[in-house]
Parts: sequence; structure tokens; C-alpha cells
Amino acid sequence: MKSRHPRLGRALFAGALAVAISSVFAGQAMAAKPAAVAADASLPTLQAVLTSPPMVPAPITRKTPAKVVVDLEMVEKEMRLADGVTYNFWTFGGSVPGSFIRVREGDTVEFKLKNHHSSHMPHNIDLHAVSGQGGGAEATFTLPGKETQFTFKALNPGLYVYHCAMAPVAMHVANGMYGLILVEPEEGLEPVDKEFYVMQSDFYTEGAHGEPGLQPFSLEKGIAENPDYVVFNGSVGALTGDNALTATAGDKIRMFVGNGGPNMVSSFHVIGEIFDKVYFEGGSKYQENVQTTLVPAGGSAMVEFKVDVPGNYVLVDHSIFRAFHKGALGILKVDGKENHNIYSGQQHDIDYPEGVPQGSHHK
Ligand SMILES: [Cu+2]
Repeated sequence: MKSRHPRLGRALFAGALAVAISSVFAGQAMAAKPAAVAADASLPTLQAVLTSPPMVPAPITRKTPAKVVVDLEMVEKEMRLADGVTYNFWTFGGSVPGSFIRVREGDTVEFKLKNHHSSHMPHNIDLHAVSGQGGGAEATFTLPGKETQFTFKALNPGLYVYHCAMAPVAMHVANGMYGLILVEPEEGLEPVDKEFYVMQSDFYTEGAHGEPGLQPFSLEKGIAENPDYVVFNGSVGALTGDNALTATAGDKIRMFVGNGGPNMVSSFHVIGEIFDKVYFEGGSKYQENVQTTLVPAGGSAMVEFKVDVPGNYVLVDHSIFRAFHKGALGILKVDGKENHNIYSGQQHDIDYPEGVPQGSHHK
């Protein structure tokens, strides 16, 4: 282990990081393995296209593995959390959630993690798509102004969360350090008309929900699991109004849904739609005809549905106070042609004769 790690850890985090280092960094493997690097030399090298939410990189059309280079920069920045409310977010790629990464099963991923010079904290990354100690966390301990690198083979297809795993881990996650990486199966995913990146998370501020100004992180509320904000894509209204997702009746939609937590489990639901397929927990199997799917903290789901008729479809966490009082609400605005055989809209609103109320036998 390099001596700069514990020295910096004590300076910034006192005991917390020191404990993490002694437990997590113990047994850290040495750097590059020449044999693995030689094997990679035969693969074509591609630069990963990264996207900010709600955008998703284009589907992979390759039929063979590649060496994919990911360049991801961690940036600490003040951004909007709600109207009149800002927060010092810690980000992967300058957005919350972080940049979406898309690779193919069997790819060799050369991961370069940068920590912007303006950062105050060291960060790292644990990708749930990685088979290896810490998911890459030890290999990517990155000081401000530094770049670290490790390489992994994407062995398992699926939709995976990544997050910072620097102590205190919960604080780094609470500040916005998570995102999604999709490892497409070798055969690819079924073509759809629109793909979206939606990630839920919870925020803990010293002020109550809506209290204006720059709101500091509340460790006490985080420990108590009592969020002031539960949001999609990093802020209240990130997916409403001018930011609403859009589609046209007849479109087949795929949403890559993640949950960064740090605490809340999401009961993900789209009001007015039924998921034709849910690849639950981001895995390879799907369930059909699903109303609400659970997305655990640190987990994901891929939901697919055809929008049949126009309307505003509302993405919510169906733990419903969160939707209407804490921010977990987004809109999928669908235009196009009505089909009154599928949905009529209101057919009448009339008076009816008064009588004995229904259920009057219930005493
Ligand atoms: Cu971090």
C-alpha cells in the first residue's frame, strides 16, 4: 500500500477512513498483470460513450468483444435540488445520477477514474458489474487532481449500480455518487423505440423539505433514514414540465431504472401503464404484466412497455407520500393518436337518484 493513502485519510476523515483502510485495503492486490494486458492487445479498442440522465448510449451492435475505455470524472458541484434549494452534490460525470455506461458481455473494460482538481475529497468507484475485490474500489482510490485505472472483464450481463465506496460510504452515496452500468448480453437487447435512464435516490438536508438556500447534508437524518427528498434523477422536477420524458403512442419504451438509495427501497410504478416486461433486479429473467416493481437500494430493474394511447404517465415511488411530498415523481408525456377502444376518457358526469348508501349493512 502506498503511504499517501493513510496520511490523507487521517487528514480528511480521522478515524473513519483509517478503519476503512485497515479493513478494506488489507490484502490489496498489486497493480497491472502483464498477462492480462497482453491478452487485451488482440481486442479492438473503443472509447465508451457516456451519457447524462435521462439519456442512454445507443445499443451495441458489435457481435464480438472489445476493449472499452471508460473515462469518468468525479466532480463536486453545487446544483439545484428543488426550486430555491441547492446542494453540494458529489458526482460521477457532473450529473446525479452519474453518467450511464454501456458495455457488452465479454468486453474488457479499461476504467480510468479522474477526480477533478477542484474536489475536496478522495473518491473511488465500486461497480456492481465487476467480479473482483471491492468492485474496483481499492484499485480506484483517487485523490483530487489524480487519475487511477483498473481493468475488468464484464463476465455477467445485467443492469448494475455503481457508487463511490470511500468512507464514510453512506455520506458519499447520500451526496449523489451513484449511477448505472449496463452490460448488454452477447445477443443484445430487443430493439425498442425509446430508452431512458431513471434513477431514484433520497437526500437528507439540515432544513426541511423546500427550505430555501444551500442545504447542508444531515448525517442525523441519514442515520434515521428520514429523507427530506426522494427524487428521480437527482432533483425535484428533473422529469417534469420541460424536462418530462416524451414518446409517441405506439412506441415501445425501455426504462433502465436504478436506485442509488442510500436508504429507501423504491416501489417503482408508472401511473396509467402496465409493464409488459420487468427484468427484475436488473437480471436476465423477466416477469410479465407487472404494475409495480421493487427496486432495492443498490439495485435496478429494466422495465419495458408499449404506450398505447396519448397522455401524461406519471412515474412514482408508490410509497406514495414520497411522490407527492418528497419529490419522487416524473412524467412520461405521450403524444399521438387517441384509441378510444383502449381508453375512452370521461364518458359522462351526471346526477344520479339518491338512495340508501352502498355498504349500509356494514355497522
Ligand atoms: Cu466519493
